[in-house]
Amino acid sequence: MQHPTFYITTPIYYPNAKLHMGHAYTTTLCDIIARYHRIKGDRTYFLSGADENTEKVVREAVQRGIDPIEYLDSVVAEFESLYERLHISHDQFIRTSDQVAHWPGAQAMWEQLVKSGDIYKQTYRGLYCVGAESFVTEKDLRPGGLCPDHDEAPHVVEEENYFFRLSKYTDVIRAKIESDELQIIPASRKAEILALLREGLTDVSFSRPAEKVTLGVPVPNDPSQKMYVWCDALTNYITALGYGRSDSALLQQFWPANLHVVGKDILRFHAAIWPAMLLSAGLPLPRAILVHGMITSGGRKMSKSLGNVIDPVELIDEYGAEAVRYYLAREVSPFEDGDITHETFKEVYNANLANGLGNLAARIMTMAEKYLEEPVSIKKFPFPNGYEEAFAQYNIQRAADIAWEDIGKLDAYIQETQPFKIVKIDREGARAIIAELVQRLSIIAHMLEPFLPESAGKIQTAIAENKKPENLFARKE
Ligand code: ME8
Repeated sequence: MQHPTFYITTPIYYPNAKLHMGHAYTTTLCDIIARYHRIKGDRTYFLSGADENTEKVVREAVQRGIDPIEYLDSVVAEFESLYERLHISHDQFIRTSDQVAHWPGAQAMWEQLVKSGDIYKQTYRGLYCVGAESFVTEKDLRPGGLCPDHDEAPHVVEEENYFFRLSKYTDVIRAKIESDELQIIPASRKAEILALLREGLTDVSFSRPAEKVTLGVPVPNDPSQKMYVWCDALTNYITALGYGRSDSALLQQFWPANLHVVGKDILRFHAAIWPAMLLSAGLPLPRAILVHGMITSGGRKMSKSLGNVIDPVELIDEYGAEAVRYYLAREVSPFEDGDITHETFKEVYNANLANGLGNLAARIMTMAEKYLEEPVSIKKFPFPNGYEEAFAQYNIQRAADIAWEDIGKLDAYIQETQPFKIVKIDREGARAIIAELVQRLSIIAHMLEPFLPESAGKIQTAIAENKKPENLFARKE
């Protein structure tokens, strides 16, 4: 029997600044889910990338006096270096400036939309926020005329644009989301998008005059226009698989995606505009969209002006990648907003990694090394109850909790049985207990593989060699 396929994607991030803990969150969440599916034997494909055709990049580069392309390359190199340091196991990193990998597919998609009669030209006057890369309406603005999410005043734009007939797809998309043919997770986000769909979708501007934007994919057959950044950006999920190119083996194998993971800020683009584009182009819809919350720091939105932006690289330098992965997996819910501060990070690091997992593995393997003559021969068991169910619902926090519940139980079992004392009076009895501890530790390590691949590996090696693991997590004072 052929193994099932599993295609998972992160959003493609804007390279106008370094990635922060929010981006690290989405990416790590996807990585953990992808690793779990690989362990199950699914043929898994994990895509991430950079959304480069944006004025945000141009603005930033100009401020720094650097050429935009040079600036893009340097920021994207930093993205990739963070991925490597965080042990992100993506199969491809797509860049939408890539004229070979991405542009032909983006243009092929445009042509399909034209064929379906869903693209029309119109003069448009509206308020555009570059921070949001989106038109905003007067009623959305905060007092002072600022875009609610981007602390900047949108500017009035009057221009000739191509529009996409999004309104036409309102009812079809609504039915598909209602029936879970396109699953929106969690239920609260499903309700949110359904409410929006009930109001009805309006058509969206899908291109900008070429002379007004520096970067962008040219509209086929009309050099005076470039595609609106979201139009080409959403297409990345299929261009990466070869859509619009001669080799579409990956597309055949992996589309439709099993899961797009996005933050709640971009729900509307993924659950309304993207499905409409796919319907218009005659392509199947993704099976599910997981919409996570926002990570704040000390209860406030991370922002440069508040000075509370947490840089994942700093945390990796101090605590190691696995500690960052741990925090994101277990201390943040995939369905709600989460918070992180340097203080909470240190606290949970000490409690659950240094004194928790690290200490448990060291205690057990120290006893094993001392009292067992050879490595315990490990029996393979299925994952403990609840673990697979948690992953099936993409609730990685619950799956991690199950592993830490077992860590707690194993700690308690050592206290109860005291093998280090018993060994003086009943050596064989103590050995049997220690062998059982090692076996149970191996089950925990197996559960930790998607979350902490390096530490799980160290524990498994220690078990195979019957010796204390290399220092896993040192206590931070
Ligand atoms: O929106 N907490 O890119 P972007 C949690 N290029 N997640 C956060 C976060 C936070 N505080 N801040 C950002 C774009 N994220 C578009 C996407 S996709 C075709 C195009 C994560 O760089 C979260 O996943 O602004 C959010 O949706 C995404 O980064 C936005 O990244």
